[in-house]
Amino acid sequence: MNNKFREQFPILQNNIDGKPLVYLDNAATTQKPGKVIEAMNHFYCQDNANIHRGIYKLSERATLAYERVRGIVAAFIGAKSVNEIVFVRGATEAINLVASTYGEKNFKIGDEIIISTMEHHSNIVPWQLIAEKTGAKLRVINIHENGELDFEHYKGLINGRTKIIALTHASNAIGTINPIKKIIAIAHANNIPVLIDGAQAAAHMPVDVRDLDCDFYVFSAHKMYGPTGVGVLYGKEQLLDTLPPYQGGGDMIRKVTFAKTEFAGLPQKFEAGTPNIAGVIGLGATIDFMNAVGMKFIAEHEVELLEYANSVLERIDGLRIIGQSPKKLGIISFILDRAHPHDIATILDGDGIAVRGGHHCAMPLMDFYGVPATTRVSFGLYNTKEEIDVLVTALEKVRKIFER
Ligand code: C6P
Repeated sequence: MNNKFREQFPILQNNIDGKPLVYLDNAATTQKPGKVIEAMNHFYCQDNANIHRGIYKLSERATLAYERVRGIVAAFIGAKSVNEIVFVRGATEAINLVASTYGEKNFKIGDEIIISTMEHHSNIVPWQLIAEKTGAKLRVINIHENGELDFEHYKGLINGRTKIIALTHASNAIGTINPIKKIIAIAHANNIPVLIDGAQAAAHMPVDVRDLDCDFYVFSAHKMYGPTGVGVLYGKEQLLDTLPPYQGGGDMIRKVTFAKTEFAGLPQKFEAGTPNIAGVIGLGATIDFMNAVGMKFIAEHEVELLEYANSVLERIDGLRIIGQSPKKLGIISFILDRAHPHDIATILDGDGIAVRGGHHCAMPLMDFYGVPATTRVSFGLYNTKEEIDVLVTALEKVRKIFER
């Protein structure tokens, strides 16, 4: 399968111990195209200054470049206004921000937060922290054996004490794509806001926050061919407006006296301190890159890889795929008889193949399936069927090593 995008990613031209790199850990982080690296380099070489502060030209250029990306992000996810786009360190920080500020303002003893069995730790622990402080409780939506959300159970969990629903758009560990539009509609019929963890979705399918009508949507740039250390919190303007600041510091104030501080408006209220300016520039460049490739094309390409990988992996003796929801991202988790995922990942690494073996920061999901860990392969826009063939050959080798 010819993949014309591969040549745009410098790292994919490298060998690992003399073998071509087969990078199949895109759910952990994606590789970066030259355009993103160049945009960040250009910023540091030509425009670098702090933003929103200086009166001189460089600072004005840096501010313009940074704020321009807010518009790019808003258009990418269909937000109504740039005021709804808050730059953060990543999905984790965005969820912590919402849990902390929304929870502090709205939770009291006995209130309930609905999450699901398939959440990443980043969409569990922040809610546990605020629940402990406020006396609220977590309620967890069950899933079916095939990895689909138990919709009836979800509906049954909603009650007058439910204060928020926080759910992943797609599971990082087993790839399930959740029917979030339906989930949001039901939540809203009960006047409950919904946070969607889009960390795995934003780079792999078109996302339209207005069509979904979600209240918050979060994602990280590094999982979408962009840099680490930067991400986005989308929040409906009227809701963000009601929340207290998350952190205090420079850039989030209108006026400070020792007696009282007046906060800045949106989105500055949530961006205390000097942000990751070059990271935001990189985020803008990667969205331009993905738009040029086309989100529909990316989604279709990855489904094709998923279907091919399913068909060839299923033929391996003793291999069992965990999570077979009819709607899945290009993510496959599996176990192989007698072989621990860490051993599998180590042996594959010897053939230049990068996969993740472990609990994928989804320990409760591993508990549900009764396994300590899985081996996970996850696809990106540059992966090919040939790479899947290389994986299958290497897995046959692993199988033989662990054969009795
Ligand atoms: N999942 C994985 O290998 P950060 O670390 O903030 O960029 O993203 C956290 C996060 C939140 N939600 C989901 C669904 C995720 O998949 C992740 C990150 C990586 O699966 C690293 S554990």
